[in-house]
Amino acid sequence: MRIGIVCYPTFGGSGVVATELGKELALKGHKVHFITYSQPARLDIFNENLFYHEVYIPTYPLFQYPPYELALASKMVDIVQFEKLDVLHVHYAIPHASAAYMAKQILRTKDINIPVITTLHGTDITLVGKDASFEPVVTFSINQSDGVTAVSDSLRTETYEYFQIEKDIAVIPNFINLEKFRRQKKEHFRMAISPNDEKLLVHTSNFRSVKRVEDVIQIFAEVRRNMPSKLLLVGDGPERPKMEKLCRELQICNDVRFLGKLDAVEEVLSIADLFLMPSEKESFGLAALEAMACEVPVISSNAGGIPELNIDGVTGFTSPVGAVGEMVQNALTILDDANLPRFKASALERAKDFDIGKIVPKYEEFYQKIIDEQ
Ligand code: GMT
Repeated sequence: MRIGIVCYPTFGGSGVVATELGKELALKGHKVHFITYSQPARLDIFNENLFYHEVYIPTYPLFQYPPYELALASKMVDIVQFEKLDVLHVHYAIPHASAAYMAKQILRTKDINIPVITTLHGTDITLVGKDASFEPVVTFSINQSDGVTAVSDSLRTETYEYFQIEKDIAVIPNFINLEKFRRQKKEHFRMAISPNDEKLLVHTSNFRSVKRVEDVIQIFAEVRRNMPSKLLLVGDGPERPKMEKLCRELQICNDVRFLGKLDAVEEVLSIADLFLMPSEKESFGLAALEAMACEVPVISSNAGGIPELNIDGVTGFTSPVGAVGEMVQNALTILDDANLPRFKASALERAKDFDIGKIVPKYEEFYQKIIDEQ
């Protein structure tokens, strides 16, 4: 197939999923064309089937807000026509689904019918999408897509709750490349971080308020009172200065490391004992899946789609959002040497259910079904 993929090129979960999907499809022999405003962060391999088309947004003094959506729609029209694409797959509804709708209408005037598939990722529905500023456009463009997928049952349900959707939404969960995300031998790194064999807790996120990084730090401070431990924080975002201040107030700075945005998260996960994800909302929790693939059990909230991934009492524990005390007790249970090996093994077993080799064929089948229906 000749497939167009539209996504955000940044480190966010939706861009990562879109890029990894495109890479895998290219390895399977499909021609994959990425259309976005800069080279996707994980588009880091050369493959003869992979193509990248940059969307340029001309500036003009009149434009307080450069019209990205129009430049994107024009680029889609051009690439669909010139590369004779079979399907356009857009990741994250805003503004990709409405730009694809416009491109589809323009192509119709040229007697070209391009099937559009929209994958919903989470905040495009649960936070940003349902805001009144966007809701009518999001509803319309989802209903106008030829195929719609969501990354969890929970996101599918929430989409039907928040929007008047007439379309079927198929659930295709996120996936993991178990060759990249596996526990590697990094003993020297572990020795440097926890020289006295302290337990290692890890959190990775974009440090937005929805991730409740404050809970991460409060959980860690309590765990640390009970057993020698260290906390590694990967990622960066608006909440970081507040979190640094909190660490100073709690006098735990010597045991907390802010590592910033890292490419090779799997190296940090390879030395971790526990992953923390206390999020307020989380449609899937790709970062938790990455941890589990590296044999790291998860303490999480039970928000959104997390319980579909993190099995309570098996691969970790889930608790109500904000239940910091319960999360501390559960963390101590997992970190007990009598329990830790069992939780680590179960986390890896569960991650295998989301192996890229099992999930990508679901997208291929879905593309074919939507193309055949046209
Ligand atoms: O919240 C993020 O980390 C970014 C956001 C995105 O769109 O990039 O992530 C969403 O999509 C990911 C990939 O499908 C999911 O794993 C995340 O759970 C989801 N985030 C939220 O729902 C808050």
